[in-house]
Amino acid sequence: MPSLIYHCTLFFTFFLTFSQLGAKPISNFIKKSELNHKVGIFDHQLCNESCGKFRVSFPFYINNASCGFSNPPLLESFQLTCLNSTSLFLNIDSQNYRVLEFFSDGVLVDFPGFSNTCRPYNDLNSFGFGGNDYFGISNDNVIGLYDCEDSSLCKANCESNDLPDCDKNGNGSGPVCCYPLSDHSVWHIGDEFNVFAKFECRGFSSWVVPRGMNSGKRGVKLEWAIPLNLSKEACDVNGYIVNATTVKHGVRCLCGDGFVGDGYVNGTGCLKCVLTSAFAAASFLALLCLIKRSVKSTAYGSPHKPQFRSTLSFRKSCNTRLFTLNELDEATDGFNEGQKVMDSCGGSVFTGKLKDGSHIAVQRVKCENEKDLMQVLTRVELLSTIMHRNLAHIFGCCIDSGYTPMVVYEFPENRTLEDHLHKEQPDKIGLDWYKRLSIAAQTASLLAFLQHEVSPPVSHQNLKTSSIFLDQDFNVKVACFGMFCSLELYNSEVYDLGVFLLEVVSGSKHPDMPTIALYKTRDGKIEEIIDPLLYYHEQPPFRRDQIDRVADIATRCLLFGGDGKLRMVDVARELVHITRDSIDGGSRRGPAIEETFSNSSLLQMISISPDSIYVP
Ligand SMILES: *[C@@H]1O[C@H](CO)[C@@H](O)[C@H](O)[C@H]1NC(C)=O
Ligand SMILES: *[C@@H]1O[C@H](CO)[C@@H](O)[C@H](O)[C@H]1NC(C)=O
Ligand SMILES: *[C@@H]1O[C@H](CO)[C@@H](O)[C@H](O)[C@H]1NC(C)=O
Ligand SMILES: *[C@@H]1O[C@H](CO)[C@@H](O)[C@H](O)[C@H]1NC(C)=O
Ligand SMILES: *[C@@H]1O[C@H](CO)[C@@H](O)[C@H](O)[C@H]1NC(C)=O
Ligand SMILES: *[C@@H]1O[C@H](CO)[C@@H](O)[C@H](O)[C@H]1NC(C)=O
Ligand SMILES: *[C@@H]1O[C@H](CO)[C@@H](O)[C@H](O)[C@H]1NC(C)=O
Ligand SMILES: *[C@@H]1O[C@H](CO)[C@@H](O)[C@H](O)[C@H]1NC(C)=O
Ligand SMILES: CC(=O)N[C@H]1CO[C@H](CO)[C@@H](O)[C@@H]1O
Repeated sequence: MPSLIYHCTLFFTFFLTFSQLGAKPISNFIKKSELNHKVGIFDHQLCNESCGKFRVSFPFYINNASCGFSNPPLLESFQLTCLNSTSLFLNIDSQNYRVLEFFSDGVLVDFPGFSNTCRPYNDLNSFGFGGNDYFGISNDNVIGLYDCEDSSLCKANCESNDLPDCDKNGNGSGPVCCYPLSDHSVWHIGDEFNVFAKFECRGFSSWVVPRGMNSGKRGVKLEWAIPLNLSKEACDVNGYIVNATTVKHGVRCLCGDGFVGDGYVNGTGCLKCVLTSAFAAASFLALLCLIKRSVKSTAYGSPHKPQFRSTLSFRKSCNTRLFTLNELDEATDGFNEGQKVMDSCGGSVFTGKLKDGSHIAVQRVKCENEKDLMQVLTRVELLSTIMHRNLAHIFGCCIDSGYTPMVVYEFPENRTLEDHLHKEQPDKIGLDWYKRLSIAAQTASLLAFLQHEVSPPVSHQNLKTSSIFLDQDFNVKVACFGMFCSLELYNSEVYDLGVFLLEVVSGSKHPDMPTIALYKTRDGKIEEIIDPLLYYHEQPPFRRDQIDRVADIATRCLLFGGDGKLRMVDVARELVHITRDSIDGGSRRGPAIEETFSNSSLLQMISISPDSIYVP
């Protein structure tokens, strides 16, 4: 029995904790049917009050007073009313506010009087509340404004938020101008919305823009807190107290590093993170811990920056951003087949464009169970800490798609190597030899770097010409890593590179190419498989020699790559030598770079540049 309770608590924590991190909405995670079957088992253990689609969590409650704080004034402040078994209301100063969504640090409510559209300007007064000892109007809110006489209220950094026009019949058209409450030049903490009255607009709408996102949700987010003088012993022993942002003298609890939960001694408390366990329940906890870490870097990484459209550089600095399924669905045009660049065991890869204009590639990975899911997230975490100029940057991932997590990579201008080798180019000019050689050398160098300079070593496991992205200068950005092999070295990486090099040299994806190439090599006719677009016979001798050498490396990879006799670092070294010869036009052929370099100093030469640092 104790073990059942333990599991139940963990699962319960799961639901609360997602939202607890970075103030993401709880409902996003609760509604995933894959996980719903887990809810049942703890129903009798912990408070399970619900109203329509809402599951109420500490410190809020509906009828059962033992589900809230035990202190009477605190208890009363967080009581909700469930009307008609569907709608929840929060009563403040005898005004009822309809609850739209819960956040870990607050609650999203509607302007009184049920309205989905843009409101007449006078309705600003219907929200007659600026804050009390328990609630404050959150800085995360943004006010959309229509047809203002005085546009000094409109803030430029606000416009990148995605706030639709005054909806359907709200007849607002043209760009919405808006004012984020975090600006504090007009509205100050504690003010009511009527401070906006003097700007004489025709209408307004109210939105919250959750941290790390730039699309709004309609409503007003109220931050909640408990007064400091009533907070004694409210936090779990493994939690700590933080000041609220907009509630004067208000505080909340958070869990310390290495713990997950809501932080309150009478809520879920704080559970210890155990990152390595075969247990299903414990890996769920581990999943939370991972997510907590990644969200933390997004949400709290730069506390004083405006929460709105983060600049590209800011976004790059946070390791794993969490995308919503909606965001990716829109970006890829509903995962349209036409946007697919790869279909393989590593998952399907779709290209798309985010609202901010960034081009992305989304790798959809099919998982069977939580263990798989964990593995994918661990791998993404590891990959996103590695910085190397030839590694495609991982923007983040999406986990609200149940057992199909998605990894979001940058997708640079010149698309994939496959596109250049095989797609009909309008001008029929394929990649010239110099570009192909450089792509081969960069790819092998990156793979060697990942095997020798990163701990634990990383292998790609899904090397194909479609997993090589190319930037505007045809520099390699390796992406679309295989997700399911263990972190131990995958022993056919060198063989895979051989197949890859053959495709680069021959321009052909023929599945029997490895066999064909081995026969041609034996017969001394390797030039017969070389891509006609390389005009082998018209090339100067030193270039023909380079092509032969690369074809030779490819066949050696096929012969000796499978059993570890040929190491990636040796292949990378040879390819880099050939590239160097190419630069000085073949005049200094031969052992220009001495074999006396150790593997690591060679790797430094080929891989380490100011932007290639491994951040543990
Ligand atoms: C909540 O738990 C009670 C038992 O304490 C049970 O009767 C009720 O059905 C549960 N409600 C929901 C919505 O699961
Ligand atoms: C109220 O919640 C407590 C758990 O905190 C539970 O033990 C009790 O059964 C609940 N009461 C009702 C009437 O559901
Ligand atoms: C809930 O209330 C709305 C109006 O407030 C009403 O139209 C609806 O029929 C009610 N639903 C139920 C199940 O009573
Ligand atoms: C906008 O819509 C309101 C009602 O929703 C209507 O009274 C008003 O005339 C409309 N204004 C314009 C300019 O269409
Ligand atoms: C606690 O502090 C709040 C505001 O700071 C104050 O209004 C309230 O009276 C205090 N309560 C007690 C019991 O001291
Ligand atoms: C937590 O619950 C216990 C038992 O109901 C109660 O004695 C204690 O005061 C509660 N603590 C808080 C901070 O509400
Ligand atoms: C929290 O607020 C109190 C005053 O209400 C202040 O003394 C304290 O320094 C604040 N703590 C932090 C971490 O800002
Ligand atoms: C160089 O290669 C050897 C043999 O694979 C390996 O044991 C050693 O750790 C490598 N050195 C570095 C610095 O990677
Ligand atoms: C062949 C090809 O598509 N080349 C493009 C690579 O990217 C640069 C920069 O976007 C374009 O100018 C080239 O046309």
